Amino acid sequence: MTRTIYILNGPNLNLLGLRQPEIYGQDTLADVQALCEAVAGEFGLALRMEQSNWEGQIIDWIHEARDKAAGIIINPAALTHTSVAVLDALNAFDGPVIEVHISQVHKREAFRHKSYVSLRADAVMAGFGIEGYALAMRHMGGLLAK
Ligand code: CA2
Repeated sequence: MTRTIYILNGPNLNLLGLRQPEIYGQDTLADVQALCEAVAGEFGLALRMEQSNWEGQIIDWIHEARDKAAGIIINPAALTHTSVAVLDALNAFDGPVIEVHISQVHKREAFRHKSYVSLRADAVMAGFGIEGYALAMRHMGGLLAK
């Protein structure tokens, strides 16, 4: 059976490529999906990519992933720095979790240096632009092949 990776994106990432290109670049979430689909194909993985501005929706997708996904790649956006609830949901997921940030959060404001999600993540990407999602997919492919 083909294994599925959930790629979850948090608040405001629907604006990717439309605003603040100096921080987040010019590519859109559709470009991220196309990049990740290409890597998924190399590893024989399927993917489901979602974005929501609602914390509860992100949590519901993480719960759903417990039965339906082999791994989770998550850019929780601002929820990274605020949400114990997202961390608790990820702690109830058994497979690999990779946290992705498009920007290099440690070079930015101090409030972006703290991540609740990193307490659960098996790997963290920051500052690679949208390529970070593709690198995360490759790492996920390698982890699941072991
Ligand atoms: O660098 C990242 O990927 C972030 O997760 C993005 C979040 C930010 O709160 C995190 O600290 C770092 C913000 C997502 C908002 O995305 C936008 C994209 C384009 C235009 C406006 C917002």
